[in-house]
Amino acid sequence: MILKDVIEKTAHNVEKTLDRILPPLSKDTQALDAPLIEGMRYVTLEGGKRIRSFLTTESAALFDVPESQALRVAAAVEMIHSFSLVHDDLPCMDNADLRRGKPSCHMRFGEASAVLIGDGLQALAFETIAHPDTHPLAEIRASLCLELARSLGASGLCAGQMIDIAAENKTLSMNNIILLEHLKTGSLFSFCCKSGAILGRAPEEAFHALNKFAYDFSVVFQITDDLLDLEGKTEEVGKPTGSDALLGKATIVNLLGKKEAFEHASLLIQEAIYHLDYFGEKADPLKDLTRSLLKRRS
Ligand code: GRG
Repeated sequence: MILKDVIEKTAHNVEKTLDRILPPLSKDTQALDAPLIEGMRYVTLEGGKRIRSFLTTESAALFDVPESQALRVAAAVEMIHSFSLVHDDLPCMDNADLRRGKPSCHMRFGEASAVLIGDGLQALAFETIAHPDTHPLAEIRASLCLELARSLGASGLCAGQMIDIAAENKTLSMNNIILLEHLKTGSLFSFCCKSGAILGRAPEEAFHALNKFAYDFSVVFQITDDLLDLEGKTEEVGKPTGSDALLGKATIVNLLGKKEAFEHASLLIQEAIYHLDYFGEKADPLKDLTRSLLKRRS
């Protein structure tokens, strides 16, 4: 199967899983909690490239994990990712009015509801992973919860977002930009890859190879994100472009320039693929995804 089809199939399957797990829309549209549920569905079910889902299901496939288990973890990751986008778009953060080509969550539901929609998604993500349907062994579920929590808190997304905000209009070194982007974006990518190894009770070397892969993958992804922000069209990208410059954000592309950043990304792609060699042919879809990053348009 070609990469586009595999990604579409994963996206379709994870959306079906999300649809089943998310609370159903109330028949009573006047119910006072209706915006919470409508919002949780609005931000998770429509749109998004589902790259994190793909990383999760494909890393699980390396260890022959049943697809239903991997899809539940992928659904939880998409909930967390959507939650982070909802909070990132808030007026007190990046103040973005468009996300995935439609009004951002606070524009559609109001600011207070957007905060609660994000919080509701975070709780449901952990509930999903902790449920016995995700894995029959409690120690595996606990390990997934532990690693996900680690990837989000003071050594993960929250720390990255904090540094990002504090660094606005400041000059950061390459090392500090990479640290910031690893925390903000890479830690969830790393969790996706690691989750497959946890579900598959993989040996230590497999964790190590996936960790190294996720590290390189994240930097390449971030460089392409910077390039899209610099050169992409809002209609194509589905979110406001040019915001890095507007908010004075330190990015790899701003520091290195377009040409050097592109060359750096090309080298990291080769390195990322090298780490996947450990898994043989089973890692081909992950390799294809990595090679495709520099061509992405959204
Ligand atoms: C999640 C615990 C927790 C806290 C939130 C707001 C915040 C703290 C962190 C912000 C993290 C953030 C928004 C990072 C940017 C990640 C990124 C590159 C998003 C775009 O990812 P894509 O392109 O998006 O995969 P789609 O729409 O395709 O899913």
